[in-house]
Amino acid sequence: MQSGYLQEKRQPPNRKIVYNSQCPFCSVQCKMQLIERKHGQETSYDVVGIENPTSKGRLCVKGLNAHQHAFHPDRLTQPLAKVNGKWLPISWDEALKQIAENVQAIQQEDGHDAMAVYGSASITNEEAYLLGKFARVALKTRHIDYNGRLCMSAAASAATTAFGIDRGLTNSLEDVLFAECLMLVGTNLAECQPTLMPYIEQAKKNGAFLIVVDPRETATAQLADLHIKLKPGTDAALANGLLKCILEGGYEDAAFIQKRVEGFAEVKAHIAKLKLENIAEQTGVSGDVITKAAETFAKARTGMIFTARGVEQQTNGSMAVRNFLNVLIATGKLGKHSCGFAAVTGQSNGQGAREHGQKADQLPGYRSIENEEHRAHIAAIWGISPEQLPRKGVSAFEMMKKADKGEITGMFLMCSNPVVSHPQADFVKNALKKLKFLVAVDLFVSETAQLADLILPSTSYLEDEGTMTNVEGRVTLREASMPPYGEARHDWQIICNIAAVLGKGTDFSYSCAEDIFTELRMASKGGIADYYGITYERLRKEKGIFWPCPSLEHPGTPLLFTDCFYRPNKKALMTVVPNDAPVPKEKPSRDYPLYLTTGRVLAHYLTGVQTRNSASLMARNFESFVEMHPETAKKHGIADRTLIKLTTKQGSMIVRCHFTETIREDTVFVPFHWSGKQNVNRIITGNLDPDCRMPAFKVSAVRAEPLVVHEQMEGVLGT
Ligand SMILES: Nc1nc2c(c(=O)[nH]1)N[C@H]1C(S)=C(S)[C@@H](COP(=O)(O)OP(=O)(O)OC[C@H]3O[C@@H](n4cnc5c(=O)[nH]c(N)nc54)[C@H](O)[C@@H]3O)O[C@H]1N2
Ligand SMILES: Nc1nc2c(c(=O)[nH]1)N[C@H]1C(S)=C(S)[C@@H](COP(=O)(O)OP(=O)(O)OC[C@H]3O[C@@H](n4cnc5c(=O)[nH]c(N)nc54)[C@H](O)[C@@H]3O)O[C@H]1N2
Ligand code: SF4
Ligand SMILES: [Mo]
Repeated sequence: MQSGYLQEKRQPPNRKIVYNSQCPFCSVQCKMQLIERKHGQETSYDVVGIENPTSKGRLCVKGLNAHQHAFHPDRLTQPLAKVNGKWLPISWDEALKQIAENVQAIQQEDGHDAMAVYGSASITNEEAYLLGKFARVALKTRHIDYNGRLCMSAAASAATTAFGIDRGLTNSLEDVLFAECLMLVGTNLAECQPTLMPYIEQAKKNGAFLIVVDPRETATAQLADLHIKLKPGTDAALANGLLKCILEGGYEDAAFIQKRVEGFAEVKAHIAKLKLENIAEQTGVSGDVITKAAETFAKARTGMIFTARGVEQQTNGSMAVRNFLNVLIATGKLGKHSCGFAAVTGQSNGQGAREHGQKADQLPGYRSIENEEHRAHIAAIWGISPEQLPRKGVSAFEMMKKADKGEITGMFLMCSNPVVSHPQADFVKNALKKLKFLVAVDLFVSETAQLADLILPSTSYLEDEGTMTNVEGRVTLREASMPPYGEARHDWQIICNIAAVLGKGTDFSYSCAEDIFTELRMASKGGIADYYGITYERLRKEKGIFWPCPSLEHPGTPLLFTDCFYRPNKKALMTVVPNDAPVPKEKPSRDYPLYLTTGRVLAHYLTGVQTRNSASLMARNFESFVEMHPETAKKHGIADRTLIKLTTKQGSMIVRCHFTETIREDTVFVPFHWSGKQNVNRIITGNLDPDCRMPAFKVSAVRAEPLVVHEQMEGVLGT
């Protein structure tokens, strides 16, 4: 097996080792080199980017400092067991024995489905695939879901319905450079995928018109030619406004619609009944601005629409995305270069980890667990009968509800921190506490691992080998560059070890990640996400391959839909989308007069377990904050940089106020990277999108109050 590191000089005391790796954080998967220098007893590190087709050698501040958490002294090196409330190191053999005993006892007493598996989109394709197989074959449970449910599920459900395939980008990023109009909806690329920003900047230099839809003037929105600063949660209505202007102006692509589209007449009839004034009122965006955006996008010869969590993490996230797809379909901007859709993937393997069976209703290759043909194909690969395959389970947050009710009594959790990332965080914490047995696999004692009975130490991005599918749908190979840290084991090894003590060793006898990939290729063969033609050897040679790639000779598919869509009739489907959500959204009221929205900052990553363990990143933002417009603050008697209380129907939190004129006056914004009292998810309700079960992280109604009325506030308050 080829090794990812080159050793230049071996002799102490001065030596330099170069490790080739890939950033563990976001979906761009920037390739990087970690350069270790030893000067006597001292070790220092430098990080530089490596040329690659996606990030072109660029890195952001998180990638530059990723090694700091990987080498942090708090990193777990041994399995830990909770004994009388204290963590004690134990051997792997002992840990595995405890797991076998507890799992067997739970399944005997409470049934197979009482054991649940919670996975992640920050693990490799091999591990995501294996976790799905582990749940169904070793544990024989229907309950497996993962953190991507909180992330990509709305975009996935929308694209699957409209196109019959869910690949984040329908084209390669090179296509962005020559698009004449780009519409970015609820995506803050500048902070969340910073190394992609040069694509947008270059497109602008090439003449592109940039539209950004966001209630805040983010670093991304600052580049826009037109910033649509809408009221949070009103994207579906905005897209109806765009469609209305397009259809009334006659800007649709009639030939494309005639040949390649289903459902246009129904959407047209629905749009005719809507009034632009009502949409303007609902969204807080003037009719002129909606018209300008619609005309510019429709008249451009090429154009792309990007969506991310701003539009998706809503009780109608899936429908809102479908309405932006309606705009793309109606204007015929699909299947051609510089035309297409980009649901910007979040986590490192946010794309691949949603294709191979970690979702409650899914089997590898994007197959359905409720489809008899699909079940037969996967059962044959796994050497079981289709009847032995469990049926579908419930989504991530619904698993927590089942834990609360005592229907799920054991959980195996890998690479996620739901106590911080789920809505109703206090409820989730209590639900997990009720479990008879919780195993967490992590790099650190995260807030969730803290509740476990056992914590298993896993290897980091520097140590673990496997494939990741990046934001473009390009499968890449991340080689291991270092041996495991302490006694940490790879996530795939841990899954195999547990399967073995449960008596399923022969079904999980892989000696390396590549062995698992070989099986994944077979399992995905003929499915929508077909990886059959991709091998480690090709990935090394070709620097990444776009799926679908059905044969070894196939070059991969950077541009989708040139000839047909992936639905049975090969056409794209337009859907009638109401302005309002099926589950009413929280709206400001007398008691809760503002919108609360949540999201990210540049220097921190998700629940912060990794980035809060990096001194350089912590130095940038060491505590949480709430962004508020100074005019709003004045009305509520709040001073800049003071601690304030935010209260929703769900609960209260205390957080420091940062004034900014870049946010709407009726909206406040809190990032979700902090835990405990600073965890904003303690005040977010558990409303879900009925289509895809995405929590509504982006819209709550909130009240903001000063904690203390400071003397210096008297002037502001006018007293
Ligand atoms: N620095 C950093 N980068 C990351 C991550 C991270 O934690 N930190 N996480 C990664 C992951 S997993 C993900 S999923 C992605 C997320 O990437 P994004 O989705 O781009 O990030 P968010 O900050 O969650 O939300 C994007 C924007 O949506 C806006 N927004 C809020 N409400 C609405 C609304 O109702 N409508 C519209 N149109 N916009 C709204 C917010 O103001 C915000 O600027 O980032 C990835 N990259
Ligand atoms: N309010 C609010 N909440 C949100 C969102 C929001 O915008 N607003 N966004 C949602 C989104 S998009 C997402 S993706 C979720 C993410 O939510 P989570 O998945 O809960 O967040 P992470 O911080 O990625 O948790 C990963 C854990 O795994 C550990 N880890 C890292 N690498 C490895 C590895 O290789 N192996 C193992 N075994 N462990 C590892 C880390 O130390 C960390 O404890 O949060 C969601 N929650
Ligand atoms: S966080 Fe994303 S953009 Fe930044 S270096 Fe890592 S992969 Fe690249
Ligand atoms: Mo995400």
